[in-house]
Amino acid sequence: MELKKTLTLAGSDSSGGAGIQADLKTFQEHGVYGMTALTSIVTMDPDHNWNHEVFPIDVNIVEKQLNTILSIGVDAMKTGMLGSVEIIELGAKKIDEHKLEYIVIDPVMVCKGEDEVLQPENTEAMRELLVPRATIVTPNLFEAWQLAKTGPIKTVDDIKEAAAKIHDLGAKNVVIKGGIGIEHDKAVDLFYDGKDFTLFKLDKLETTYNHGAGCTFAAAITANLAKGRSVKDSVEAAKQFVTAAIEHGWKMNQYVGPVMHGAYSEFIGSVKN
Ligand code: PXL
Repeated sequence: MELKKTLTLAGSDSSGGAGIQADLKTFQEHGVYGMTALTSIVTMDPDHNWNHEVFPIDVNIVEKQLNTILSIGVDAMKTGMLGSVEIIELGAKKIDEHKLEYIVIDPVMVCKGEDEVLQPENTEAMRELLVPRATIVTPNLFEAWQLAKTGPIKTVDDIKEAAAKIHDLGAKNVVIKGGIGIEHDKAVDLFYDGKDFTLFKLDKLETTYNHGAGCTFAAAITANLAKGRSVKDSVEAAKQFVTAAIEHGWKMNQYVGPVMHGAYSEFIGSVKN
């Protein structure tokens, strides 16, 4: 099969578990060629409780990166942490100019362990400019609540309502990562394509070492879309991939434990084809 090319427009997680690092590792595992347009650099302070700081990249530099990558060609792209409103506007412009087909929007608003929204003004811009262009949006419960402007999402009915509202914003598909946050005896994620709600139910995992799970999930969807799989198949396969990665998450230090991006290939089987 011809080599497929993917782009991530996202931030750098210096600790390597999330952000573009997670995306590139996941693309590699899937046998697609990954390219990166860096939007921001995130550092964690070892002397202050691993406190995150976000340093946005100048929008002109982001544009130059995108020009490089888009001249090569892209089969599917994803967005992660977007450092500023200007970068979000730029992303939307480039999607339109290049008529990009498969767009995965992971509406990153907070990093795990941090409870305040990093850049609230970005949420509104993502809602207006990126969600309507999305093949699929992949919020966690908090991000879904912010995008749908509902309230805290606790039940299966709440999560369905939020998915429908995000679909109404113009996203073709929505997958909400409910995980253990939904009142249910299983961990539940919800997929909505505008017609049917599909609940993915998995046993609740014990691990707390799941840093980077969201980025890894969205990157796996992106790789699968690039390879021509349907949206629903891409989500299902990505779910298996990230579940293995979480099951093999590891303790990095007292603050964080990243997922193991290569776990599926190592312990279950190749996802290269
Ligand atoms: O997991 C969210 C996330 C996304 N992108 C970058 C991050 C983080 C959390 O640390 O650093 C760059």
